[in-house]
Amino acid sequence: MNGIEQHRRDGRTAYHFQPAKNWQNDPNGPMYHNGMYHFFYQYNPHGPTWGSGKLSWGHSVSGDLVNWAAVENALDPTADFDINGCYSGSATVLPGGRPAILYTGKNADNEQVQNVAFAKNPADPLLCEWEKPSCNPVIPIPADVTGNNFRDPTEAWRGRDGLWRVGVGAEVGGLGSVLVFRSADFLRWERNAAPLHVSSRDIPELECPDLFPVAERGTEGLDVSTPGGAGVTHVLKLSDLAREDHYMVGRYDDAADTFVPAEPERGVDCRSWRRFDHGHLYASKSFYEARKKRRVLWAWVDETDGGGVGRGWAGIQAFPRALWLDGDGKRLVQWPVEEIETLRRNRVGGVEWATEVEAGGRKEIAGIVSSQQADVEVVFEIANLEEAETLDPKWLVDPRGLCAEKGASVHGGVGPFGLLVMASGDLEEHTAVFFRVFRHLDTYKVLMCTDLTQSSRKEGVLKTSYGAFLDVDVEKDKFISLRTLVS
Ligand code: DQQ
Repeated sequence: MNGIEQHRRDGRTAYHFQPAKNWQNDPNGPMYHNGMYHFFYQYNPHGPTWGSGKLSWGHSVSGDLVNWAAVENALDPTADFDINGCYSGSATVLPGGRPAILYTGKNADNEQVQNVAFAKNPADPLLCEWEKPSCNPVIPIPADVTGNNFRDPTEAWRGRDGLWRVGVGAEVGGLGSVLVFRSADFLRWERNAAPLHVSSRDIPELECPDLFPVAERGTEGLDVSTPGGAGVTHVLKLSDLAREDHYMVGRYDDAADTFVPAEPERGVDCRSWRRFDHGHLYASKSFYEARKKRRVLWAWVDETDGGGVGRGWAGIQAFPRALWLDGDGKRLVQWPVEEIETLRRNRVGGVEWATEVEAGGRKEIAGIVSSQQADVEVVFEIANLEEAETLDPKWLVDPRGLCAEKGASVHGGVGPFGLLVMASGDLEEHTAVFFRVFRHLDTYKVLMCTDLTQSSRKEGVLKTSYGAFLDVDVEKDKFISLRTLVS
């Protein structure tokens, strides 16, 4: 049985990382060390649900970010300081090459505390064994933290003064905050007076913060400890409990340990910040990998059909994406890591498939061997914009609502055009990924939507639309290109 047949039988995905069975959620501590990629994840080794939350850190290794082998769990809830769960966190390679993990433990009193673990043998290419020193927790819950919300340490970074810093999501007086702790030895940590970020009262809890530097020009990634300054700026990413991730570009000051947003007009409530992805993606975590000098983003996607128990697994990790800063200095750009292209096998179409589709019609891309896995690149030529409908300005702030209102079947001036993927033979089930072009003032706005309303016949599955306006100049380019990984 080949991989695709196996996936088809189990209803599993193909491009997305999954352990062999059981529940997974957040990506934890991704790392590149001694020529090997390490990926850890929130894992319940006992079943396909989050259960009582007594989670472990699952651990897999890879030479190419595509093919993974499972090794034993890196962390299990075994000590007083994490007996009720080893929650999310990050990995850092310390000077001298010793990998360390900072993670949240739910202790015997159910308090959230921060713990450290070290690779037992840094020369082991698989980093199979991790030890938790008895001085844990290294950061107990501070007295002013409310609601027992104190978790998800960022990757630690080192300031120019040689001290380590780590950011931790915390509820302080009912405000979602990111607190910074400093340490000289990775074991004794002291809180900095100023928090890195304080949200509004509407967001008391923030999860999985991430702070990382990006180059102002070019696509190369930077090590987390690269200081801000000429040519380097920072990104603060927060996860907001509504299962959405948001980020803001800004200036991180490594003397004061503060963050000044580049777009203060968006406010302190991260829900009005920018998004990596307008779909269903949460608890993301990025890391710098020196091999290809890039920053790579991982993120968790959960299912909404509640079917984990029936099929024996739950949760996938979205395929890893390379991430860099756009020329506007405010927006991040991403692309599936290039290694994914090594999975391309049977080429279908190409220029010879170039075709025209009648307005209101559709054409099947014949010859795809498995509807379970396809890497589709399409270029839509837009010869004529004259018939573009005028955009009602109220939709400018609600592109998702506009996608829902118009769907993929309401005929427009220019569009909808796009792909129907994961379609059943009778088309009763399908997911539409499509565009519409609108006239707005003296320019054009391109709306991109993903419509899940027909994705499944099953009850209880999230049937929603996602959408955003794209920053493309369709008048000048006269085409829109789309890459879709179907799996
Ligand atoms: N999941 C972890 C927490 C984190 C949450 C627990 C985010 O550490 O805040 O599984 O999905």
